[in-house]
Amino acid sequence: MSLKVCIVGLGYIGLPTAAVLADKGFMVHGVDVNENAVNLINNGQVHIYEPDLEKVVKKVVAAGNLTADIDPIKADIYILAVPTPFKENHKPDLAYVESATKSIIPYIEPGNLIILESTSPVGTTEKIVEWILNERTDLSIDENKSNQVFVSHCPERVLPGKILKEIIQNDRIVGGINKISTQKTAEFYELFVDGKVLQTNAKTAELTKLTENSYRDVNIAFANELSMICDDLEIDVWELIKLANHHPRVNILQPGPGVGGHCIAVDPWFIVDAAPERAKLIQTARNVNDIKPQFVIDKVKSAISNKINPTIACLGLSFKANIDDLRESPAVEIVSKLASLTKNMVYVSEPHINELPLHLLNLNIQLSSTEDALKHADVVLLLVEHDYFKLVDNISLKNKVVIDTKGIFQINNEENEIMTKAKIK
Ligand code: SAJ
Repeated sequence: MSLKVCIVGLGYIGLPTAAVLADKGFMVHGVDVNENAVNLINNGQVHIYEPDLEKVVKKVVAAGNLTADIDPIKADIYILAVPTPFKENHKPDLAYVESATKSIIPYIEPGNLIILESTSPVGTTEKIVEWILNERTDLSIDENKSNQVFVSHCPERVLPGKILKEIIQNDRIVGGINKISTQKTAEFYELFVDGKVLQTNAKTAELTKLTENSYRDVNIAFANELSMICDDLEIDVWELIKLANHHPRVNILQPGPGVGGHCIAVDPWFIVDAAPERAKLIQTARNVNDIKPQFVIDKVKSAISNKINPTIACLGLSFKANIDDLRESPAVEIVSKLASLTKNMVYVSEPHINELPLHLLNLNIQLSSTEDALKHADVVLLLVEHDYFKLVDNISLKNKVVIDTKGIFQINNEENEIMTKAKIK
């Protein structure tokens, strides 16, 4: 008989995981507090965009391998895939992990495996054990006891835009609260993962995931810092990075308008919170990346300083290229602040969405096609390097101030009234 898996949280990680497992023949029950998402999924549809996801969900729902509900059911394996944001003071907010855990507690039976996939601060897996055992004194984690349950952390590591492939292909880190939990969890992932399944303890697994995202954040901060240095020195940062990367041991990432998403801009804070005195570099990198949106706004301000109520066109709103995800997007922050710089409409082109997020609705911001936005614009601000924007030709940019935060436009600076300085970088 196939294993029953109950996945709590049907977002960017939980739903693709549910779809992949159901497609591999597991009986999967997905749980989410969002009733609209639950109803859509039960109809074979999805509430988020991820390439090929809807196709797989449609198939597995029709086959009867995936159901969704607002409540959990009894299962062999529980996977928690809920958000772990931070609070205002950058301290981790475990409220979703706690409520997801509490939602499954009444259903847990001896022998069950509980896996935390959410990126979490060190010690969270142990907290889950505490929450379970506080309410269920009939269960234990002691090895060889008949009422034993198994608890592990197996952090998700998939890249938005490539999630379905990476769930199967990526190596996985599995860290249990004891050896037997680690082994049982590794055996489960080996059933559907093609990559290596690497075994460790829960705390190391938690810090490994935080380390991966902090590594990327620090490296992006290096590129962003360079971009601001180059701006002062009137050097083209894109050329600079290209040249430096010709060295066999140099591989600088790309600057941009800031770091967005729900992971890289968040997870390093969990290390800073755990070791504030030690995590100096990690914290500085966060700060460098966080000031980049204001730097971009200042570039626009100086570019329009001699224009009365200029029309600004912003290309891109999502937090990175070729996806629809607006969470923590620096582009959203920049666009909303730009709206206060001009009385004219700010035109925004984001080909992956049909409507603006609520908090941009009452401002002088209009979602429009790229063509329309460019037609009206005095100033063009490229915020996301969507493939679609790479098709924009120089003629549509003629006589406009172009500020390209991702370096995708090959423009003739003089014709377009841009100094290298304004071409951010
Ligand atoms: N960015 C740059 N320059 C770059 C690369 C990225 O400015 O050279 C920006 C992007 O535009 C975006 C942000 O950084 O705003 C983050 O994008 P990303 O592609 O680096 O990462 P995410 O947030 O989509 O996914 C990351 C991945 N982690 C790593 O690559 C170490 C992914 O594997 C994780 O599963 C994911 O975080 C997560 O969920 O934790």
